[in-house]
Amino acid sequence: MLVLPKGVRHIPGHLDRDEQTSLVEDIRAVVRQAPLYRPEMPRTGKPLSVRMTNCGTLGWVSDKAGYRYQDSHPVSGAPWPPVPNRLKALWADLTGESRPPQACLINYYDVSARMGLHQDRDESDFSAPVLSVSLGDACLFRIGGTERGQPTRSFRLESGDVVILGGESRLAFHGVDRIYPMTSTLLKDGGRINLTLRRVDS
Ligand code: MD3
Ligand code: FE
Repeated sequence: MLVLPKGVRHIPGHLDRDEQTSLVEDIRAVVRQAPLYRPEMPRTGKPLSVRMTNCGTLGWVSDKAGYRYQDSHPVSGAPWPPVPNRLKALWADLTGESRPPQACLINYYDVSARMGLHQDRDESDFSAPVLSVSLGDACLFRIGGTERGQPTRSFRLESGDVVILGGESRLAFHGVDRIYPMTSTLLKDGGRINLTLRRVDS
């Protein structure tokens, strides 16, 4: 049996098909205001395979200068659109956090995109959990310990799954090894959307 690291809560199928469809409509509205773009790696400027955008008062960005949170879209310069109400409600229901999410990172994976093992540590407050929602094609997700090189475990994330990363898992190394093409009909053009809701500062 698969044992998840402490502090990880995986809720398979938390969102039913109608809720997933509504959420995709909300995200399409955000993306019309704040288009997906391809971030670059710090220093090298090598493009990531994942395309990204954000909603919320702060958004996570990466370019040659480094990783950071900022209040505007790096290409258009416009403020990020607000977090859709149904995502704010999901955050309140599942995290037990009284403060609203400040940032919602929207990651889009085409079938060849991946995300290498990394820690999320660009926030100045790690006390709140991170809430992740998967939509569209399934992926192979991997999570390890708080130090690089510790053993990792892999599991599939499917459309409608929610993961809450709190406590000890908040600083765990994690990544996305692969997307499984044609495993969902939610997105007409295939691929996977992941949403992460976060607090950035206290
Ligand atoms: C474990 N996203 O945006 S979501 C990221 O599927 C990110 O797009 C992946 O890693 C994705 O930073 C994974 C699940 C997740 C999110 C945040 C975490 C796992 C986490 C933070 C700490 C530990
Ligand atoms: Fe991450």
